[in-house]
Amino acid sequence: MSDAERFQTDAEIQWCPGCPNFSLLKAFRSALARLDLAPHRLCLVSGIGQAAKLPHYVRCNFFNGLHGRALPVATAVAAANPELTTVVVTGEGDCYGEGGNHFLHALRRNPNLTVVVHDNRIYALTKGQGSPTTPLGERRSIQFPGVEVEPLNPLGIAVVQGCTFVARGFAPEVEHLADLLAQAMEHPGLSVVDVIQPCITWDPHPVSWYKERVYRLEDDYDPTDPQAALAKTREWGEGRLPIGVLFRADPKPVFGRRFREEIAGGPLAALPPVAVEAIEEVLERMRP
Ligand SMILES: Cc1ncc(C[n+]2csc(CCOP(=O)(O)OP(=O)(O)O)c2C)c(N)n1
Repeated sequence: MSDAERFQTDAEIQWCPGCPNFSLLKAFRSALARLDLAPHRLCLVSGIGQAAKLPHYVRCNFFNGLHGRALPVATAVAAANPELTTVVVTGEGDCYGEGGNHFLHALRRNPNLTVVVHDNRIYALTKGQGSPTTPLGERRSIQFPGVEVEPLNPLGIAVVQGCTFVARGFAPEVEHLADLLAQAMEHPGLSVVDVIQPCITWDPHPVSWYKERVYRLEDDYDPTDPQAALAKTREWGEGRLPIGVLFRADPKPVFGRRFREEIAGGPLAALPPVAVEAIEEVLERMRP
């Protein structure tokens, strides 16, 4: 069995034929193969959306929860079992819209997670409404005269908040994206990889429109300079889409580590299972 086949499932893929999500999935499987991860060492967490279906197509542990709520679940998974590589797979609507508050607090907490955002600038599963990253003025399926509010700059927010790995990929550039994803999964603490993943059904721009604007960061670009990184994140507004590692800093303590050291003495997942009777007893004491 080849490394990439180890992560294959039998589930029928539900995306539109030709969707760049297929390339993204290929890049993801290729990154996993590069890291030489066993499927039982991987946990994918997602919410709801086209992006959130990706875990169905990868053989591993996964949790598919509520719209926008992948980050808190994944934060708990990573804190309870630091042995796992935990990855959140999410859409920009799911992560920056419904889950925007969780995104902010994940940046503060620095859990040991990789967040892969399929950024198609659209709520794709629900038929193309404007999302937090739709540019001002662009028409979407229910914003007939054009979106009236400024888009969010999520990667700028991540840089300002001191996230130690911030990157952008482009789904059709499979090898480049696989490399970014592998680097992100290896990086300790929170890594954010926003992936430009054009929607071929609802986006008024064809994939070629994105290809004309996407470019790889220059060889002399310094990803350790937060000001340079912030400037790069703002180019999105000017119609230029740099891809690569925009910002990288030394790892910081990860969420849950101090708790484990000072209170639990080890990861929750390694503690002996609590007997059901003990839980019943506590619940009984709390009943009025
Ligand atoms: C609380 C809640 N609000 C709204 C919905 C409806 N809903 C399901 S998927 C979705 C949009 C998903 O868009 P995005 O996260 O960008 O992912 P994509 O489908 O584009 O990959 C919405 C609004 C829901 N399921 N739950």
